[in-house]
This record gives sequence, C-alpha cells and structure tokens, in this order.
Amino acid sequence: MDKPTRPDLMRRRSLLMGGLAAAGGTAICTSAALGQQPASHAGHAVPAGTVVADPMPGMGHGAMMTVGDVDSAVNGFDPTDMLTDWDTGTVSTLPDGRTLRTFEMTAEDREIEIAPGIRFPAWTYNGRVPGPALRAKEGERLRIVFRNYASHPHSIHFHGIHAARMDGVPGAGMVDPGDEFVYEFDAKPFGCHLYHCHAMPLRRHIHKGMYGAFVIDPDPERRPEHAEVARSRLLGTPENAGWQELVMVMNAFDTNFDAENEFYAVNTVAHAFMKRPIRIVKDKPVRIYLINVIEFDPINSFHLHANFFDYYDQGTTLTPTLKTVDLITQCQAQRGILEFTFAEHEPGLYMFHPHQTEFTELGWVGMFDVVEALA
Ligand SMILES: [Cu+2]
Repeated sequence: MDKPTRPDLMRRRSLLMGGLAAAGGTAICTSAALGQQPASHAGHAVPAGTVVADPMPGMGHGAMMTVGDVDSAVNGFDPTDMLTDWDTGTVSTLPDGRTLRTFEMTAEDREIEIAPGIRFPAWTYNGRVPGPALRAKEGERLRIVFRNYASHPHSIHFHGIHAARMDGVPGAGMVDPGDEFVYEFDAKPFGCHLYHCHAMPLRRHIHKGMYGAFVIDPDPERRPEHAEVARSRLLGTPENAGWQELVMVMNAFDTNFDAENEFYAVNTVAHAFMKRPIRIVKDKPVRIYLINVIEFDPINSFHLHANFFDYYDQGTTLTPTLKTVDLITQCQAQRGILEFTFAEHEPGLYMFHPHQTEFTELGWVGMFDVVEALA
C-alpha cells in the first residue's frame, strides 16, 4: 500500500509548483513560496529539494530567508545603492531668475529579478523599480520630460500641488507608447512624497513597478522659525551632510497575478538588507524617507528594534508629528520621515521590519549595522 499522503501537503506542493512555474524561478525558501496560504504555517512539511537556509548565524530556527543572491548587474540597479541614489536632475535658470530643475523619465518594459531566481515582468521608470528618487528644493520650477518606450499607455502622477492638466490621469498627461509629455509645476509643498503611474487599471500599473520617491526639501529662507532644521534637510548644505539619509520604498510583488503578493521588500529585492546590512555610523543621526507603495495589502509598517524615532507624517512639517515611537503604520501611498540616532548604543546589528510579520517572512526585513566609524 502506498504511503498515506496528507491532502493539505499535496495542495501545498501543487501551489509551490504553480508559483514557481508562473514566476519562472528556481530555489526559494519554503515560506516564501507557500506564505500566501494560511495552511502553510500549520506544519513543518518541506517539499523535496527545497533548501531552507540559515544565513544569519545565531538567529536559529525560523530564520527563513531566500537562498542565493540577485544579480544586481543584470538588474541594472542595486537596493543598497538605491538608499542614497538621488536624482537631482539638471539645473538651469529661468528668465525671472528662478531655478528650473529638469528630470528625464522613461517608461520601459523590463524583466527584473526580485528574489534569487525569481524574475518579474516589470513596468519601470528609467529601467528600475522603484523609479529614480527625485529630489528638488521647495519653490523651484520642475520640468519632467516623460517618454514612453513601453508597450502600454502610462503617465506620471505626482503627489504634490499642481494644475489639473499636469495630473497624469486619464484625460491629462497620459502618454501612449512612442509618445512624450512634459509635466511642469512648482515644487511644493516640501516633504516626502511619491509619484506613480495613473493609467488604468491603476493597481496593476502601480504594482508592476511604476512608482518612486519624490522629495522636496524645505527652503530655509522661507522657514525662519525652523531654519536650522530646514537646512539639515536641504541637500548640499553642511547641516545636511551631518546626517545619514536613506530612501526606502516599501514594495511587494504578485508573481502569479492572483492579486496577492508573494514577495515583500524595501527597494525591490527580498531580504536584501538581511544579507547586506545597512552600514550606520553611530555618531551621525539617521533620516529615512519612507514610502509605502504596496498594492493588494492595505497596511504596512516600519518597526525599529532597540531604538525609538521621531516621525514627520508626509514630511510636510519641521517638527515631529509623532515623538519617540518605535513603530509607524502606513496605508498605501502613505509616507513620512523617520529620524533617530544610535549614538548611545553599542555597535552591532539592529533589525527593522514591518509588524505584519508575514511580510517579514516573505522578504521585508533588514538590519542596520551600527559601527563606531567608517574604516
Ligand atoms: Cu502605467
């Protein structure tokens, strides 16, 4: 007589096979492949041939992690580099003396690797997911030249203040394949914003990868009551250079197009910052521009271990909207600025992750590597 088989295990095996076939992938950890199904948490059954690694010594049982590395050279972008890779465009002066800041943006279809061996047919801005982290100064004139080299109509909808005809929604600023549109508006309000495609169906265009950070630094001269704080946010000032600034876009991927996410990350690659912790010099304060663009899951969050931070909701104030918290929650498109320091801590690895712990298991978790000083 054949060995009895458990129906739930059989179902999970078939889900695993289906998921891998849809993603065109190879080896991933069990939890990542099965995590969509509540039943997968019931036992310890592991399909034959699946490797569950423990790449963080000391974390022991339950340290579920993808196996191997994503080839950043093939992707053309690297999650670590993205933390500090600001696109400040090109600057010129308008006849009235104001600064004009021009950005070049494209839409391109591009297959990207989001976890080792897991390729995803993305729609991208400038060939990367998330798109370029645009950064400007309050009051500048912004010009964004957008060319669509992709296979579908796309647009750029900026979270900011602008005219209706610059909104990047159907009827205004939608760009057909092969066409170009120039968005132009003033940089306001200052804060931590985002942009994304607003073509229909909206959630599919966003989820495919068409989003990015859009940060407007405050003008210290317009904020005399908080000029020093404003200067600390203004890229290029000595005060700003005293900070370690990071841009983190929390995203996720539905690899089998069932309107649920199979992988979660910051800056696209699952577990990237577990395998390569983010170096933090302990004497320099940290400022994170944090943006949530996860589709299909209504809520995401950021929790910092062993420390607390101040939070500036949407980044539009120079005094904190939340003080001394270790967890903030963000709905879709919500964002803000986190500020904290490890100055009083001993060096070591400090974890951060959402407290939607299933997201953690599926890739959205990382470590700060706090060091005394850069070697
Ligand atoms: Cu689009």
